[in-house]
Amino acid sequence: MSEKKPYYITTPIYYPSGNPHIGHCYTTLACDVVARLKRMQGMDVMFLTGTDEHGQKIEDKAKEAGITPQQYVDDIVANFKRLWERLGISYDRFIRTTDPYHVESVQKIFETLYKKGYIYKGEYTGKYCKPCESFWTESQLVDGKCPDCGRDVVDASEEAYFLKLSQFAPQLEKLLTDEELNILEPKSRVNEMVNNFIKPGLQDLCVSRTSFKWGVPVTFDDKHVVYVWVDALSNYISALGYENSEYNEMDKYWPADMHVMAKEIVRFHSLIWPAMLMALDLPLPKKIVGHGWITFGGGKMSKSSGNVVDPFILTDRYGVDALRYHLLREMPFGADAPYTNEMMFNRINSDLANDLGNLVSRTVAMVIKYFGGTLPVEREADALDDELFSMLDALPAKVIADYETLHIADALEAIFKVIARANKYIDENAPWVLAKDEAKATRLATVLYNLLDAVRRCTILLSPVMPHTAPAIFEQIGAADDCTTLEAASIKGALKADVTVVKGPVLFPRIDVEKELAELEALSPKKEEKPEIALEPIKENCVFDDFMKLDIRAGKVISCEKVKKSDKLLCFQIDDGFGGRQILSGIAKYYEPEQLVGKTIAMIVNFPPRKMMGLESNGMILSAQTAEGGFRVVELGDNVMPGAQLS
Ligand code: ME8
Repeated sequence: MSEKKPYYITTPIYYPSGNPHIGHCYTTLACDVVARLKRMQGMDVMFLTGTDEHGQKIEDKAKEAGITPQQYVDDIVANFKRLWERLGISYDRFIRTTDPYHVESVQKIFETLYKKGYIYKGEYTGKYCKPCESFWTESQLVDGKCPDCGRDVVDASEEAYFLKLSQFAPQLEKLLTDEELNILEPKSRVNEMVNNFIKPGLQDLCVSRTSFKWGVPVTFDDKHVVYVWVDALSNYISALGYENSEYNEMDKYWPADMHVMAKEIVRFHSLIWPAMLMALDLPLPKKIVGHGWITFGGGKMSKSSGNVVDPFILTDRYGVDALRYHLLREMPFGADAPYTNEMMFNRINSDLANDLGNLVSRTVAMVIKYFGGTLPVEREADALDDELFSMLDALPAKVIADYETLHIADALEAIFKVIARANKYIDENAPWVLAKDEAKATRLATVLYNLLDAVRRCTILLSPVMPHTAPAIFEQIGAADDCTTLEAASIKGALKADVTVVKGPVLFPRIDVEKELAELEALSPKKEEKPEIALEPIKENCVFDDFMKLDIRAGKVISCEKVKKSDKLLCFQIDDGFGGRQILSGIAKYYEPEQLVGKTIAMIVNFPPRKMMGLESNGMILSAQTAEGGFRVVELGDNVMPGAQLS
């Protein structure tokens, strides 16, 4: 058996500084489509995604929340994974930059670059954008602000290590402009890199920090942690086992076939990353693609701007494949695309409910009505078939080429043109008229067969985008596995001649746009509130034993004080029926400490002790969110005994 050809595709590793939003969904879905396509082509795919967990921003956020950075990222990473599972993302590996094997790789990479003379020690002064963790030169600022996010920058200076990026300028320019290599797409990004960064003079890059601790320590100078971008970019090779013993797949998968991201981080991937790889004597990625942004009310949808549409709510209400389809259909290659709920509803109604859903349900219903569900095998061709056939024949090559180059919206547009053509074919052939004349039964069966076969061929090509809907359609049209492979999309008439259809549930119910808009509006956080107020969806089932592992007890608050230098934490002394315990809780914003003294509260008492702001916490006080976005502790009746177990 010949060995499968490897294919390696990556998303950026996302910052777990806030929960994932539909912007992150777009990139991850686009990669998922390519990964699924490549698997259908019989390739051995490595689809990598993950999270970029170090840096000052995370350290600051954790401090604000009164928890350790590791605890902070653990919670959010779980939400990323939950979302990818919900969306059916078929990633093969999930890397976290806090994984020990990755840290080991980064430390060795930094050491190697230092030993080889590509990293040297110096002093950095510059303009620093804290949220973006980026230093900028004066000339790169836009109106004195960070050119990426538009926020204020501050003067910053520190002893630091530098990567000799300037030395690579000629090679980088050659690399990016080499038409044969064609490494960066779309082409407009090449001009941007060359004209805005290389031509004005590429500066050496500051690649270490001393101003915070939450990073990978530089092994030979432990005051310093490695700059997050050097740490983050290394993920693409550490995940394959470069300089670590966790994996051993560099030979198999490197160089990457495609790094996918949005435009704002193309700079890091097309300048710093190739320079690092050249310095390490490693081959360069074959393709870097920078897509546009999903915008929302004019700006990039982002965690910090509070304009986030919750993908859990959208998929709960309208289905996973509807959201997948909409996001992928709406984003033209290389350009931005606005997101509104209304656009999504219109898209679902027109493309999915009207065109695709109706085509399937009408065709299946007619096979049942006119032939009892199973078609006879005789056929009678007609010139009316030709255009539909020739469109179907041309479709696979176009769709595959578009998917492979991330022109996913174009591929979907082409598929839906054929679906529209198939609907027109129904009207042209008027099966209800053919059905009235017994002599036309063979032609009627032919028309219905051609429709089923067209649905089959289109559905195969849609399946990377709609992996949950495709099997449901195949079932309805009676398409067995052997005629749903990628190759079978090019084969006319692969569907069994005496096919039997099965009536199934409506694939995409029509959305009442006005009603849904009003309901979503009622669900969405109000302007002055934080977006996090949207209710968390119900978690997956767990078993009673899971619950029994938690020891939840009643406790009476003896005293309660604000923790010095923390605006979040309260320190409680609690009568727990067993001699008392100290618990810290991050609810200082919502209470005056004295309000809580004397209350009987609920607490989890068997978590391991945890230090916060130098104080030990022995448990967790239960609380719940209020409609205004605050928190109230769970209060028990005064007659409940301290130490009583909650069950
Ligand atoms: O930049 N539209 O992480 P990040 C489209 N950790 N795509 C969007 C988007 C939007 N509105 N918002 C986010 C980082 N994205 C670094 C990456 S890689 C070695 C390190 C997607 O959490 C898009 O892919 O800010 C964008 O490039 C990425 O999320 C930024 O994610």
